[in-house]
Amino acid sequence: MTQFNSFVKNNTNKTLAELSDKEIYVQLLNFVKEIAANKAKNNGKRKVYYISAEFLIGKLLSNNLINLGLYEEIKNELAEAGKSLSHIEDIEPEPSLGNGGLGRLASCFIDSMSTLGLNAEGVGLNYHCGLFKQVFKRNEQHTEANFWIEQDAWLIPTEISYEVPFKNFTLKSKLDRIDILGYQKDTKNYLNLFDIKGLNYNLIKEGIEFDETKIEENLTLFLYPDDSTKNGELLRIYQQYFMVSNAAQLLIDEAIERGSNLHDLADYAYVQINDTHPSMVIPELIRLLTEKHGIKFEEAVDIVRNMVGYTNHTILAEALEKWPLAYLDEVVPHLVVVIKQLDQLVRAKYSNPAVQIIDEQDRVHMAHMDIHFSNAVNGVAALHTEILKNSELKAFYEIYPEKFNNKTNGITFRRWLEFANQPLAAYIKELIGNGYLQDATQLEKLLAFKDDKKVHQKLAEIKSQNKLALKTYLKENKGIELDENSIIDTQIKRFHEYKRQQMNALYVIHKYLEIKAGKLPKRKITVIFGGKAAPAYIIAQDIIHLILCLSELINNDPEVNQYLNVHLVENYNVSVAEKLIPATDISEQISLASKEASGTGNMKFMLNGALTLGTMDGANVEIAELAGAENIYTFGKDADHIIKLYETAGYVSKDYYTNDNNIKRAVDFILDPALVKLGNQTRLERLYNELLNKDWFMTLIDFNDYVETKEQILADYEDQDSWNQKVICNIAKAGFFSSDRTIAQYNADIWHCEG
Ligand code: 26Q
Repeated sequence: MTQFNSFVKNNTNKTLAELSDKEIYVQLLNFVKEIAANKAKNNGKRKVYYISAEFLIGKLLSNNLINLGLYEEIKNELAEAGKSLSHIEDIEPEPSLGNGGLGRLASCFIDSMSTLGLNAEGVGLNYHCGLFKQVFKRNEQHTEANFWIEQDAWLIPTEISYEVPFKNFTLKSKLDRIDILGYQKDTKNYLNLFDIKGLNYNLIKEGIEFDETKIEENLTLFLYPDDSTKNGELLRIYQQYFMVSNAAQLLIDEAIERGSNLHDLADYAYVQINDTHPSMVIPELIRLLTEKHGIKFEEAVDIVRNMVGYTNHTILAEALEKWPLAYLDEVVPHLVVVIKQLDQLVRAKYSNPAVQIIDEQDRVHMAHMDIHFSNAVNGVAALHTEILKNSELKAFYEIYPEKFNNKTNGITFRRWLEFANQPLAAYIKELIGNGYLQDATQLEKLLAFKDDKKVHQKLAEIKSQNKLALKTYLKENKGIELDENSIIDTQIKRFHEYKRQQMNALYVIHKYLEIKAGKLPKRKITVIFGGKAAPAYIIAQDIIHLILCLSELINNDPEVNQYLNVHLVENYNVSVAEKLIPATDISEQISLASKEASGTGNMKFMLNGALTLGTMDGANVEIAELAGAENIYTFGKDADHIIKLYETAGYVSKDYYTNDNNIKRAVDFILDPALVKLGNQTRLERLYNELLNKDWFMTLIDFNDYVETKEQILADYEDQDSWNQKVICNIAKAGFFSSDRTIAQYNADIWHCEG
């Protein structure tokens, strides 16, 4: 009898065949948890604390089985008992403790930290409701609470608890942990998720509304509450301080346990700050070292500066956190004292207003504090880091050139290839063995098959197989009829104007009008969108609305629907991504150049054999460099051009509209009676006016180039041998984007902890 069979027999006195899927899920969960419990923790003098307000971990069962090397065995065992592992995977609720890229990156990173055997752990918050559940009604987005914690979950309670002082009360924390197993490793790390003790679900009203004022009962109720209101912003500050105070206390305790006298704390701990959300850890560590442990202020500042690194994920001004001093004073006055001292230190040395921590309007620039009081600052793709150095953070780069470095993002291949695309993974193993799972650069061996027609054929078959699997999934779960014989063109990511889903929607209109006019495409195209819009982001919701209306119009028009389909998949999340990516032919990465710091979806598509249609932005630039210009479809103005246009206010969207009939026709269709009939006129008018009169993210500037390049990629699809040559070059060069490489670089250049 195998390990799992006997585990089940011991615990239930039943055979697998006698158990329901749900019961098997619980058995598998406990089986994996038991194996994980018996693994030793990674050790080493210096420990890394990757503090992040988000960990978009996704489902864990399959990933854990893969990392334990048990996936195939269990799958077969279940099959023998007439059970399907994939049905059992469906039962697991998805923990959505993140919004998008930044949270998913943190999750890929903890997988790699364990795989590399580093003493490096994640620290965050245990939100009981993750990112809202998205529901479409009348072609609009609605939001519902998204509970994920069940009786049988991955969380492991601990006795660890700290007191976190706020202005008007002190909150006691509790720490729950999730074991993070590396790929084929005997050791593990933790994801540390702090929670409050007196959480009260009764505070939740309709959907995701809740009483935002009762902090002692709501602190970990929701991921990122609405921050468009003052109460929302205050709660966010409460959450951030709660997270970092716990992290700082944990780190100090653990360092002391390993022999630190705290004067040498930097030898024992390193803190990586994932965007500015955990920035208060800097003053908090200084406060604890001085007030609780009797270290002098100047020394504490030096200690902390040597043990903190800051990762920037955006150049969008509105996403850089600047908290009003008055808000911080309302929540954490004891920290304001330290922040003001740090501000004084900066003022004494530098007079440039651009580098001050507290500005003339008494707002605290979290990123500025991070840069002054850390020893490493990094961007997340080569182009992004250059933009930070040369424009956004230029004044800082001039002071601290040695701190700035690039760490191009990565993804874990265990989840995004081995699990998500099992047919492709199996075939790659057949061709080049499985060494690529630990050394991703070995994928380059695939280049030897670049001109092999049998391989082209097989890759095409795998893509078809994945399209069929997607068809079944979308039918069963999302009420969508996918045509598996069409070209699949996918744009999945948060809805944001800079990501320009609206440009893709205008393309859909353009194509629809062409078909109506009798210009028919050679092959049917299915344009798939997926993504959520922040509840307070009106224009993003208007874009969702437009796409849903287009989808209804086009999919129901018999003249058009044989040539074009449009789908917006409801409630896009990690599990949906795992289904969509392997089935996709064309990967839409069309952000306005300079705005997408890196992107990581672009890497997932590349690895899964989709060709990129993208701007020279974020990591697309590196994809183009690695795969070769002939194997990716780029278009649009480059970052330098766009940055200059912003500086000179040189973009006027109306000029593009007035001077170009093609653009005018597509934009005007937003207010076509056929569309208005299906939707909400106010939303459509608002979006139309926005595009015409503002269009801050310059949709129209690249539209014609986008359409032309898309026509080219569609035409090229018809030559399947040459298409699959390109596919091979992309997969072969995707090795660079393994998060194992990224984490190895963080460790070599910044963390210096032993593996
Ligand atoms: C800030 C202040 C107040 C409320 C919310 C926020 C907030 C929340 C989430 C700001 C930013 C985020 C998330 C940012 C994010 O996901 N950035 C993405 O990070 C990826 C990983 O580096 C990159 O690949 C993407 O390019 C970047 O957009």
